[in-house]
Amino acid sequence: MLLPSHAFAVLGQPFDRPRVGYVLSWRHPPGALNGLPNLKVVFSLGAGVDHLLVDPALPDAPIVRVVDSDLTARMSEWVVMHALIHLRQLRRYERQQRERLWADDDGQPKAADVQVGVLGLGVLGRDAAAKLGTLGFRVAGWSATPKTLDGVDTFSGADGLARLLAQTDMLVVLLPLTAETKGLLDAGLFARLKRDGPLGGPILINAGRGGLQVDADIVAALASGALKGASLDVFEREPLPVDSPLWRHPAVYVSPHNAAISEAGAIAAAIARQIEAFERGEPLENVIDRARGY
Ligand code: NDP
Ligand code: OXD
Repeated sequence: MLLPSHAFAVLGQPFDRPRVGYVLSWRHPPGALNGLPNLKVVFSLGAGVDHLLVDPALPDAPIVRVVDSDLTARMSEWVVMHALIHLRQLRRYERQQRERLWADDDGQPKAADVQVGVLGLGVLGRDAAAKLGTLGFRVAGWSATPKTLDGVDTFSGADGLARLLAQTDMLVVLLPLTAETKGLLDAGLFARLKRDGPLGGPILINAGRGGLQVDADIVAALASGALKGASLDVFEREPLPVDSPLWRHPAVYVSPHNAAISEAGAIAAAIARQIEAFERGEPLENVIDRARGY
């Protein structure tokens, strides 16, 4: 058993509020953490913390997020899978198979012909960028602060974003949702992507957060040719409403916000380790910066 000397309570059932030292949360109801006078740390049960920061009454305690090698590996699997699906035109060959059609008229571009732009070069973005590079894709990345990474051309700031977009065939988004990134993936951004690449148009792959994107602009960009295809794990509204045109769009892959699920046992063990270390006087790890929002 983890933390045998600590008692556990579940939100929604009666508990003694002054005894609460730690909270573990995934999308708690806003205001639910009010009146916890001895709260020391809030643990996010995900890598993202936007679900906590939307609570205007969130107590002023440090917020620790999930950083986990298994979660990182799963996210890179999802990103690499979708990069390859679009590169190798999986949907076309599935259709041809259903139609028993043996046709390969226009050949296939190779990974080295394709320029990938990764928005977000944090724990997840860096790992995905490295793995895409191993497959032969040309990889560039964008972050808030300048970075130097082996095998990845790096950009930062608004100018950097414009330069990265202009050369990008496939846009992979692994940004957090913050006041600055909300709605970034809109018609204006899609219009700045490279149009004449080897894939016949730009591809959007977003597993960051739905709030980063404008779903209607994605649909419109697919219709206008500003986007050729998309793989989306996250949506403005989740679950994705049944009447969303994204469900049935032939150039769109939808997954139900499960690109990288946190493995419960590993996350619980990591939180228990952090609490034990904190109580020995050691510093917390993976504390987010509230002012930045991630
Ligand atoms: P990190 O905090 O490690 O990295 C965030 C990256 O985004 C950093 O490189 C940061 O730049 C960059 N960034 C933030 N704001 C801006 C901005 N305004 N302009 C440019 N770059 C910016 O996060 P992770 O990599 O661990 O996770 C990223 C997100 O992935 C999570 O916040 C979550 O929303 C999502 N996620 C989705 C999952 C899913 O299943 N779909 C699972 C897990 C996470 P800098 O390095 O300069 O600070
Ligand atoms: C996370 C998520 O942030 O699963 O961990 O979205």
